[in-house]
Parts: sequence; C-alpha cells; structure tokens
Amino acid sequence: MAASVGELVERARTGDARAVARLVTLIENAAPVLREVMAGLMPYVGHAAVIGITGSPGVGKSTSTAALVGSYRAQGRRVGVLAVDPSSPFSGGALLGDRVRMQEHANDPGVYIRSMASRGHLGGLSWTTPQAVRVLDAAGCDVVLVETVGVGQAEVEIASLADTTLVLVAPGMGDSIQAAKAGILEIADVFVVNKADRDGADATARDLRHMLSTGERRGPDDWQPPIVKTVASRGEGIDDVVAAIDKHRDWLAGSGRLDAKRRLRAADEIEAIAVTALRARMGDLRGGTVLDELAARVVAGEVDPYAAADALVAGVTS
Ligand SMILES: Nc1nc2c(ncn2[C@@H]2O[C@H](COP(=O)(O)OP(=O)(O)OP(=O)(O)O)[C@@H](O)[C@H]2O)c(=O)[nH]1
Ligand SMILES: [Mg+2]
Repeated sequence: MAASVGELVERARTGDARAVARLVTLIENAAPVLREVMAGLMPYVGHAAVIGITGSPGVGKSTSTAALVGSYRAQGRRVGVLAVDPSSPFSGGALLGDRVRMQEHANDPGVYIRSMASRGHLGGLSWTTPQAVRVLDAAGCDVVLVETVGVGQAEVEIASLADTTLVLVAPGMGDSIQAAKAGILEIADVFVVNKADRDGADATARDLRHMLSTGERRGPDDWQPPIVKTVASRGEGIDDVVAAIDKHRDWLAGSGRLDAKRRLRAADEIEAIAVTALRARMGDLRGGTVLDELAARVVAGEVDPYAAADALVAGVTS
C-alpha cells in the first residue's frame, strides 16, 4: 500500500531520496493527489536558488551541470538537478548519457538527480517543472539546476522559471549568432563560453560582448550579464560560473527583482493550471458533445467561431 501524501511530504522534507523521487513521478503523471502534495509542500519552499541551464545541443550543458554540482558540493551546498525533456522523442538516450556523467554524484546524499519528461502535458514546462523544483526545494536543496534537453521554445521558457539563467555557447558553432536569432541574448543572466580549449573562444566572447553592447534593451539599472569562459570537461572556470551566479543572485535580492521574478513565475504556473482545468471542463461539457456541436454549426455557417467560443466559455463558467 502506498504511503499517504502527508507521509511522503514529510519524508521528502527530511531528505529521503525515494520520497522525493515518488513525488516527482506524481508530478510527471499529473496525479490527482498533486493538489494535496503542493499544499503540503508550501510551508517549506522558497529557499532554493533555481538555476536554468540552456544552449544548443552538444554545447556542454550536462558536462557543465555535473561540474557545477561538484563545485557546489565542495562548498557544502545541497544540490538538486532536474534534466527536463519538454518535447524531444530522442531524449531517452541523451538523458541516459547525463546519468552516466552524473555517476560520480549518484551516491552523494547531498545531491538529487532526476530526469523528467514534461511532454504530453498541456502547459509543459510551465507547471511540471516549478512543481518539481518545489519538491527539491522542500527537500532542503540550496540550489536546483534545471537543464533542458532540446532547443527553441524551451530555452525561453526556462528563463521564466529560473532565478538565474545560464546560456552556454561554444566556439565555432555560430552559437552567438544563433543565440541572437533565437532571442536568448535577452534571457541570459550569465553567458558561458564553454569548450574554451578550442580555437575561437575569445572571438566568440568578443562577438557576444559586441552583440550585448549593440541592439540591447538593458538599461543602466539592469543586470549586465558577465561572460565566463569554461572547459567544463576539465572543470576549468566552473568556480567562476558559480561566483557569477551568486553575484547575480545578490543583485536580484538587493534590487527587489527576485520577488518580482518569483511572482511572475507563480502567475505563469497558476495560469497553466487554470487553463488545463478549463480545457478539461470544456472537454467534459455534456459528455464532450458541446464542442463537436458548435464545430458542426461553424462549419455549416450557422454561427461564427467567436460566438461559438463565447458559448463554450459560458458553458464552462456557468
Ligand atoms: N573539448 C571540450 N569538449 C567538451 C567540453 N565540455 C563538454 N565537452 C564534450 O562535448 C560533448 C557534449 O557535451 P554534453 O555535456 O553532453 O552537451 P549537452 O549540451 O548536454 O548536450 P545535449 O544534452 O545533447 O544537448 C561531450 O562529448 C563532452 O565531453 C569542453 O569544455 N571542451
Ligand atoms: Mg545534455
């Protein structure tokens, strides 16, 4: 017989890794008891620093994440790692690879490592990841590292759920240009030029600096993202990344932006949950027939789609 939610939350809070894993699985499965889980966790959250790690495939996110874990552990900080796969059907292998790289931390009770699929859920990252972060936070993690597998939308989404977003680029991948195109220059709080053992790292850093100084929307009161060079595979520069993250966090706290960021994040999460609930209710209206009937009437030209949508919303809210 499964443990009660209250027991699970209590065990997770005292750092029981299996309870933490069970709770994250409940989130992945969108289990109905999540409501109770979240209510139980709320008194214990708000402590962890949430760090998002993003960048093109193969740039070194997982290697950097593993190295960051080492650096934080050396400082005695407890660390959670979430490898989030929002979409890619190929992630199984990538996540497995990550697990291998994380092996050295696997037996450390001060580290929680968890891969998480969020595909298939409406709202995807927007509510599953914050909930998993909350579990790790309540479990006593000082830092939660969130690595997304896959590119595009996920990169921008991760920024809204992290306190500090690291954008990794590598020399010779045209990465700084791609970053500009994908709109991720704006989301970076710290730029990391990884694979600095390769030719072109200085040129890449220069490109980034140039792009940041031109076409920038950051004002004088805004955070100016530093550019840190690393060789993640050898652990070089990783302590500098940790220092840059800490500095950003101090700035966030001192400027009141941390609260603002967290309020925005909570708003996104509430909205995602509400939209999911509304969709479910729309689907349930009169056994799912209402939407079909309205669609038929739109096709027949009897009603316009706006009026049909109004009717649907009225059905849900009445
Ligand atoms: N030369 C060099 N290779 C590196 C460095 N960091 C990582 N690598 C290698 O680059 C490859 C990709 O590294 P990963 O950490 O898996 O990259 P990733 O961004 O997590 O990749 P995906 O999760 O597939 O997007 C691996 O073979 C690493 O060993 C580095 O600083 N220098
Ligand atoms: Mg990876």
